[in-house]
Amino acid sequence: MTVVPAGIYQPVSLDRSGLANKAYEAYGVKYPGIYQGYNDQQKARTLEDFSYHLKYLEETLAIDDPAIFIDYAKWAHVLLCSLGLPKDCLSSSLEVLRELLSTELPPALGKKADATIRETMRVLSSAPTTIPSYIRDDQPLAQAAHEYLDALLLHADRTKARDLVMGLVKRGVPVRDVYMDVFQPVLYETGRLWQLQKISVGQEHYVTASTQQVLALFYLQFIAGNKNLAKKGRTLVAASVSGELHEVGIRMVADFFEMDGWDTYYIGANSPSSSIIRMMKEREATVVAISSTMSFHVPEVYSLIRAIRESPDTRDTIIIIGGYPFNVVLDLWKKVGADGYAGRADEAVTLVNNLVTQKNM
Ligand code: B12
Repeated sequence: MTVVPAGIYQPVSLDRSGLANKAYEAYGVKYPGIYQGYNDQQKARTLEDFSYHLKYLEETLAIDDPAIFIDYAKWAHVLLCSLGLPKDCLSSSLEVLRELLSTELPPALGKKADATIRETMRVLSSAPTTIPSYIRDDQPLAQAAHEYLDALLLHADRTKARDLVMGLVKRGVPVRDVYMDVFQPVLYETGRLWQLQKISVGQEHYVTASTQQVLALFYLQFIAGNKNLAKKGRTLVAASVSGELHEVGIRMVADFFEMDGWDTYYIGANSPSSSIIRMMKEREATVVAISSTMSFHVPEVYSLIRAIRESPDTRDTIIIIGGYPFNVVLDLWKKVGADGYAGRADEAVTLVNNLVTQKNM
């Protein structure tokens, strides 16, 4: 039996709604007249922004590492500037929050929040208001990635996009390379273009939906039932945690395992913990792969891992995790008690094959 790693994640739950309301009031006192002409929608948005700051702060406090909050602030800074808001707008609301939290939180937590926000504001003072493209010309298949994205964004032509990537595989480009060098950078780039307000939410959804269609086609044509593939007799269950709507990354991870000879059960986005655990038992999973993109879903990852470890049927299953927050804080996987983490689908397969050998499974 494996030793159950304790994890050093300390969930933090703040009264987000109450604190956001107080921050809203304090902001009005500090900047008299700021709310002049504000309608209900603008008020709701400002409250939502404070609440968002608090969500990320909870995560940074839970893992005792400012990196999550700093990364969030840099992301929000780019987004707000792209929306045409003044460059110092995020810092001024963070300053109000810092002052408020130093009196509202218990002293030890207040001190940590204070240090985190101070450090974040220092970083923000010289943070860029834009981010470079995720498709760089020196990357493999960069030209194909540009053409695929153009087919979808400029021409809204998913048939053209599909033919382009199918053509690559027919010309001998490995399926794995198309995943890592076309689909992944294209989706990251799509997110960047949305963040910079260069494309609409509808366009972002279209690129994602079209790519999911292509992934389904790739799975059927090149992955499922590949007779040349030696099966490993090992099973992987793959899911995004409850509340998490991003699912393409974990789907790619599952496909990479399938291509490595595993039997995979990909159950997609927003999977309740009880269903993941049930699927693990039913399929006698060797490995469970858990994904979270939004940092505020890390508590869900943590509680899922605890539940897996507490169940006699699943406690020995290898648990690997990945997704955005784990790429920001590289030892976060240890803090939440997983067996391993990988930053990309291809690395996940190597990681797991090593873990299986180490654990003699
Ligand atoms: C498509 C998309 C959506 C779609 C998702 C649809 C779907 N069915 O999946 C929808 C519209 C639902 C969505 C919603 C939101 N999104 Co979104 N989204 C994206 C986008 C453009 C692409 C995501 C994607 O598929 N990436 C491609 C995959 C292949 O990459 P990946 O997920 O990183 O996965 C790889 C690795 O991380 C790793 N990996 C992932 N999981 C796992 C698991 C294991 C076990 C392992 C080992 C490895 C691993 O391997 C994968 C393959 O190599 C990203 C941009 C981006 N940078 O990713 C934004 C992005 C993630 N979204 C963002 C935001 C803000 C949101 C929303 C909050 C927007 C809103 N205001 O509502 C919501 C939150 C929803 C929620 N509650 O979950 C931000 C997050 C910013 C941040 N700092 O946190 C991003 C980065 C966009 C941006 N640049 O601003 N989104």
